[in-house]
Amino acid sequence: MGEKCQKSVSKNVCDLKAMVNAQNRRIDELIRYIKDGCSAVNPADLNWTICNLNPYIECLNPDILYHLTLDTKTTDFPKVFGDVRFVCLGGTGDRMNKFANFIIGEIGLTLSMAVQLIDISAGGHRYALYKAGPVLCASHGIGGPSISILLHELIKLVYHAKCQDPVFFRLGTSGGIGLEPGTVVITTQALDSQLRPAYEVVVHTKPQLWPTTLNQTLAKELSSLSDPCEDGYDTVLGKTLSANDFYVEQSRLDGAFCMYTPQKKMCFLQQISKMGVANMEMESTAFAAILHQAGIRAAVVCVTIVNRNDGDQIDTPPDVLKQFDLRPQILVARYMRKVLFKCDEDIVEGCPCDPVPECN
Ligand code: R2B
Ligand code: URA
Repeated sequence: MGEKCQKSVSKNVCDLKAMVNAQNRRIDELIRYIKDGCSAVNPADLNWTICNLNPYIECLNPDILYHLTLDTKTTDFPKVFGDVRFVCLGGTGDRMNKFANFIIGEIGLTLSMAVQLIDISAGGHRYALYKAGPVLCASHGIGGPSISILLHELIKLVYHAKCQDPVFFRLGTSGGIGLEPGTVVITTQALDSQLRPAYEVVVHTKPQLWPTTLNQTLAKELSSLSDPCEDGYDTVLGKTLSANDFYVEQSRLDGAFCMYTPQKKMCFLQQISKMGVANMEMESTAFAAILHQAGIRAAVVCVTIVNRNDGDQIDTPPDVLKQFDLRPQILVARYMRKVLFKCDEDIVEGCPCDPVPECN
């Protein structure tokens, strides 16, 4: 048996063992719930809090999460969402539906043939929301404003549900700088279009700059789970430029307007590449800043669908794009399996070196 094959067999054995252990733990937990009811969960065990949370939330009775079509009067948040450990966001409802179905298999859950995942927020016609066991999957639309509204409501959701230290992921597409299309980029730092590691929020006409700090331990952990030889594509760590526009702010030559030359565009790409920017997309600053405010661990994993050094138009065939879409999902699924099944002793859940947001 070749070395590669042996590696893959032992990986499968490890996964199977982990799955059996996880099932056993779940059965033990169920027996405990049946015997002791919900009182088996000691609130003192919940040693995690959301930072900087709006104090007025407590005055809202009920709290209406308008865009998610949920409210605290008609939904028992702890009962329905209390087990959520991971919150995954992606651009479209279709992608997140596919991801939710994919993750069910990856974490060893089963869905009866007759049952389909339902879109919990379908009534709002804005965002799609699916729950696949401990994984909440939501679509965020395009750009900072859209993902920001969703994050406000999802942070309140995990707060009302008393979720334990959930981790948020954005899984998306992006334009790569000097990278072969299909490369996966894990963001180390999100920059805005002025190359600031910040997300601008205007409060009462005054701009505030919220830092876009991402958890470096989580980014490295994700990176360590990639295997270019086996995967057949590269996964890199790098900075991400998050623009408010797909065309001009990303220095494209194919928008309705263009006020620069091809030479200026190439200079700009070279400049940001020298700074360590690996890709461009449209949500990572809002995503990183809002979750940093809340003190919630977060990571951005995007596949590149074009090499911006070679062109601007997305002419990658649809079937190839579909394959690319899966790549961030595969990486994040590996992380979840390791956390849920504790297969890898090396998993580090946090590092004292990571900047911790001040919690008042
Ligand atoms: C990547 O792709 C979308 C634009 O096509 C945008 O949401 C992003 O960040
Ligand atoms: N998404 C973006 O925002 N830019 C790209 O170039 C590709 C996807």
